[in-house]
Amino acid sequence: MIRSAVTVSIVEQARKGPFVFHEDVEGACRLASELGYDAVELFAPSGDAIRSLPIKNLLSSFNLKLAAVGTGAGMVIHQLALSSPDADRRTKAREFVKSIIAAGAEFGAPAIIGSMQGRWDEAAGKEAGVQLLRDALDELGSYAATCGVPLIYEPLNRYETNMAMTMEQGIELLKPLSCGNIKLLADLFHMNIEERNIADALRDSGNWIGHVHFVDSNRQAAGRGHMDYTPIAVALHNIGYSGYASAEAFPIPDSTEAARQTIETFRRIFR
Ligand code: LER
Ligand code: MN
Repeated sequence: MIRSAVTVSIVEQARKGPFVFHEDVEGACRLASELGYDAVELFAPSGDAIRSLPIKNLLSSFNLKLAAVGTGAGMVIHQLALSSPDADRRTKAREFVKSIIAAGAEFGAPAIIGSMQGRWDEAAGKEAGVQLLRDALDELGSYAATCGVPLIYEPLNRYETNMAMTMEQGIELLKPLSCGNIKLLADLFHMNIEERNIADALRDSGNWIGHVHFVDSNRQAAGRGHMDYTPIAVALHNIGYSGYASAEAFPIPDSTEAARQTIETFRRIFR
């Protein structure tokens, strides 16, 4: 059964980012629980920042799980990327991601590689850039396995990366890796920009899909745009997807309403 999650960011520099809740983790957990969510997804500035939160208490008091942890703060705060042409930045990017993987794993949550993948530039060329990313993903995927969690790789739209923009390109990127521990994140916002048909792309990706960012066409809460959710729900059902549909959306008109509207749409299409 597909489970529901909602995003919370505690990254000050991402105050305007597409996260339903910002800053107040306890308040977010309380509301998520009241609305009937299964889990929260956390976007944090570091592994230590995750550990400094009373996550264990919050999850047990509000009967929630930790669905996933984002790593994008490494890019947003420190301008790090796993495919950076600068070797020092690449090393720091791996260390940053490892710290988030380890902290998330303490709560059974996988880490997401989204913007930390970076982009290849004309100077180095596509092949070299993609190889840097593959090397990093292989190491991080193996590291995540030792922590007992998968790693999640997220194709992004063309304005955010040039590595993999569709699910098919994501599979092509991951297939040669040896770690065997990386799943794809299907973010419906990015897919709405890049895929020819969202439902077909989900169906074709099958077992590769390990996480879903559940959002509308305009990156607002599900139900506030023109996404056609019925074929998406049918495709996820057909492939036997049983991970999270996690609300990664702008808090429009506000966090409470975005969370409420998302869970209403979630129930309508998945239950
Ligand atoms: C970025 O656009 C995104 O979708 C996030 O989930 C990844 O950092
Ligand atoms: Mn996303």
